[in-house]
Amino acid sequence: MEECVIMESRTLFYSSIEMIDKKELKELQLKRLRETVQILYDKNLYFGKKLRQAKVKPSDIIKLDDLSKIPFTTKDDLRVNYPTKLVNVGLDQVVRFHVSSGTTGDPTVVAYTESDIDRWSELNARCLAMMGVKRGDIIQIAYGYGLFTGGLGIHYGAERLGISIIPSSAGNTKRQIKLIRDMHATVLACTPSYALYIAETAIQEGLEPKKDLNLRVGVFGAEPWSESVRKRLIDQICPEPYDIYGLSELCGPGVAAECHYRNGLHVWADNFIPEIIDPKTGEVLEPGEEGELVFTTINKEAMPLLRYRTRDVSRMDFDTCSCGRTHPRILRIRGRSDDMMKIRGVNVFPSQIEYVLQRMDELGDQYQIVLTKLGPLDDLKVKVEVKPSAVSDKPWEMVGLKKRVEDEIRSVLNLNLEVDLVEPGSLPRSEGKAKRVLDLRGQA
Ligand code: DLL
Repeated sequence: MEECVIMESRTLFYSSIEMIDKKELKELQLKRLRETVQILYDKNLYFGKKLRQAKVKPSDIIKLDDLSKIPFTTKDDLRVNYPTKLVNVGLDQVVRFHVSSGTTGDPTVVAYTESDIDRWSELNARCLAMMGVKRGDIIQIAYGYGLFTGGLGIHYGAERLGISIIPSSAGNTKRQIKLIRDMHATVLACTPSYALYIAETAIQEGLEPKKDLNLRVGVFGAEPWSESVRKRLIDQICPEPYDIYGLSELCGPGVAAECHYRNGLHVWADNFIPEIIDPKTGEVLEPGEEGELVFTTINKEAMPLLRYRTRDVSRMDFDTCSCGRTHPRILRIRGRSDDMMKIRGVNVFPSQIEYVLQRMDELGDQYQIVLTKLGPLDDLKVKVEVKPSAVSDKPWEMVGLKKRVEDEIRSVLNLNLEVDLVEPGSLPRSEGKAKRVLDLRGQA
């Protein structure tokens, strides 16, 4: 179990709906769910047909549990309707399209009306306020701006809160550092792996990032990260790193985020109904059980989605949080179900390996998981950089360190893995989502 670090800053509320009575929240969800189903049934050729085929009528949705009668939506549904066939309003009402990168297949398009953008801004404002970001702060947004939703989504939230924005976008790391220093940014928004890369570059420039960059809050998401990475972020770049989650299909960032208790990410349940399902059977799991996260949007105009399968693996917690927010929490995303590897019978996510590696002081921030085939079975090897301070010219010290890393992986994951210690600076860095797995299984 990952331990968590308690933060200092006090939480702020953007809107009273964050503390809505739980019963009222359920009533609101049901009302909005019924409206969404009715609209799609009447107006959307594709979803209307899917609902009819599943013999679900809007009048069948009487209580929230009836959601489970509705068929799932997957990325393939978005692909076959490329580019705009799922748009549920006249195209003249669409004010924005975002397009996914298509790294796992053809690109998918998501559309927004003016009020979708308005709600998206509010959700991100709630997330930032929850992290203690307030007027007077200066936020540097180093998520990519463009077809990716990260930059613009956080931007709208920050604008809504009335804080100063440096829209630096991703990349040009030395300039990022100069801007943070010259403009006295207090908040940095980017992927956690990029934040560590910014810290590393600052150190190479002779700076002490924690002191010289003087950031307070980190708005870190778009990729899985472990509690040991949080400790590194605290040690290296900012005292208060928070997790923010989202996906383009739902809006982008701002679906869920951590409050200062950081015991999971609050999902804005007046906009999205979360469920956890068994990815194999599709059956809805009990709170606390791990499975695939599924969302139904209940407050969207341009492209509402029913029971969208995210492939992200998490658990739900419906207990009221000490911060006072009544919106349920998803526990830190373990990874995507597509990324789960089965090695000699043991299921393992890259984030579990990361958790072990990043706890060890001698190891650097960068690692790579190399997937290969050993006969008919998958196998993997871990490459990890050693910190410059831990590099030794005495070979037996390096052999000892390698063995300690392998022992640590074995004791936590119950898996014998070969570890390769590599030179500091030798693995690829990323300015956006880090690519941690190198899949060589198709190669001889
Ligand atoms: O990554 C939106 C985003 C931007 C979220 C900035 C947070 C901050 P997509 O490119 O559509 O959208 O990718 C969505 O990224 O299904 C998860 O697999 C992963 N992901 C996003 N946030 C987190 C997180 C944006 N906090 C996919 N932890 C999702 C783990 C995350 N995985």
